[in-house]
Amino acid sequence: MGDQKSPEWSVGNKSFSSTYMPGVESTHDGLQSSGKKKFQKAKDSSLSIEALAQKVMGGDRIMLSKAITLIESNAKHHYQKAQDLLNLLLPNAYPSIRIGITGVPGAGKSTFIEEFGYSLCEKGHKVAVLAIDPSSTVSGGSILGDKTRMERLAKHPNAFIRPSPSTGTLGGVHRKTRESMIACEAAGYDIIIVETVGVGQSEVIVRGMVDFFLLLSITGAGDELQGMKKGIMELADAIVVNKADGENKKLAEKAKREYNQILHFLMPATKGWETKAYTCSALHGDGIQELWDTIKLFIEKTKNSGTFTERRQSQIKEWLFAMIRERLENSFFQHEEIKQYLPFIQNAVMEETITVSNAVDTLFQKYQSSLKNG
Ligand SMILES: Nc1nc2c(ncn2[C@@H]2O[C@H](COP(=O)(O)OP(=O)(O)OP(=O)(O)O)[C@@H](O)[C@H]2O)c(=O)[nH]1
Ligand SMILES: [Mg+2]
Repeated sequence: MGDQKSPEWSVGNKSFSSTYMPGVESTHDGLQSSGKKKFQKAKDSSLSIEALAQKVMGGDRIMLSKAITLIESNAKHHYQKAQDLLNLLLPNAYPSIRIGITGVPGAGKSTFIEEFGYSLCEKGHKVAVLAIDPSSTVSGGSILGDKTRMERLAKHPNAFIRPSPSTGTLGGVHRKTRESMIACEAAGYDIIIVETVGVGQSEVIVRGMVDFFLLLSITGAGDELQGMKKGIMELADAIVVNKADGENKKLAEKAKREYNQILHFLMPATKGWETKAYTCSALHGDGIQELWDTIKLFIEKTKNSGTFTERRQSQIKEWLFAMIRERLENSFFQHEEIKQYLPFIQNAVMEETITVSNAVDTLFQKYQSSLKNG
C-alpha cells in the first residue's frame, strides 16, 4: 500500500490534511492502492452519472468512494458532474443520524470511533465515518493517519471510512463534507460520524452539519484549559472524558464532576437538552453503550419537540448563505478590474489619502458597473 501525500486530482502542490489513505487491502473502501490515475479509472470505465448514482444507491462502496472522489475534486469539469450526481442522490438520502466528534490530538477519537462504530455495525447499523481536518497545515494533523486507520472498523461490511478531502478553504472542505454526507446517506448509511481535531474553527463548522455533537476530552487538561474550552463546551451535546481506565479512572471521574459543575452554568447547545459529562474507555469499550443510549434519547427527544427538524433546516439555510457569501467574495476578488485597482486603493488607504469607506465605495462602483456592462 503506497501512501501518498496528495491524490492525483489535487490542484498544484497543495499538501493534504493527512496521509492519503489508499484503502484497506480488500479495496472495499474503493480507494485503490496503485496510487496513480485513480479518478482516471472511473472515467475510463465510462460510467454515466446515472449509472454511478444507481450503484451508489445500491450500496456499492467502491462506487460510493468514486462518487466522493468526484465530489471532492477541485477540477472545474468535475464540478457540474458532481452536482448532477448529487441531484440524483439527494431525493434518495436515507434519514440518518449525524454525529460530530471532536477532541484534542491524542484524546482517543480514532479509538473511540472504531469501538463505537463497530458496536453500531454489529447492531445492524450502517456507519460512515468522514473526517475534516482543516487545521492540518498548522498542526500536521493525523486524522486517519498512519497510526490509527480504524482497521477493525474498516473491515466491517457495514462500515465506510473516508479520510479528510484536502486542506484549503474552510468553505471548500465544508461543502465537500456536506455533499459527501449526502452521498453516504443515499448509499444507505444511517449513521454518519464526522470527526475533527479540536483546533481552530473546525468544531463550529462540524457543529453546523450534525445533529449531535460530542466533545471527547481527557484528564490533566487543567482548569486553565477548561476555561479556554468554554466556547467548545457550549457547542457540545455531551462531554465524554475518555481513558477512564486503570489508574486514570479516578481522575476521569473527578474531571467528569468538574465538567458537570461548569456545564451547569453554560447555555446548552440544544434547546430542551441538558448537556452532561460522561466517562468512557474507548480502549476497553466501557461506557460506549451508555453513550449510544444517550444519543438515542437525544434523537427521540429532539424529534418529538421538533428541534431536530428545525436544526436541520437552519443548517441547510446557513449552508446556502455561506455558499452565496463565498461565491460573492470570489467573484469580487477575482474580478480583473478589482485585481488591478485594489493595490492602488490599498496604498491610498494606508497613506490615509482616502477613507476606508471611500475606498470601498470606489471599488464597488467599479465592480458593479462592470457587471452591468458585461
Ligand atoms: N488507556 C487508554 N488509552 C487510550 C484510550 N483511547 C485511546 N487511547 C490511546 O491514546 C492514544 C491516542 O489515541 P487516538 O485514538 O489515536 O487519538 P486521536 O484523538 O484519534 O488522535 P489524533 O488522530 O492524533 O488527533 C493511542 O495510543 C490510544 O491507544 C482509552 O480509552 N484508554
Ligand atoms: Mg485520530
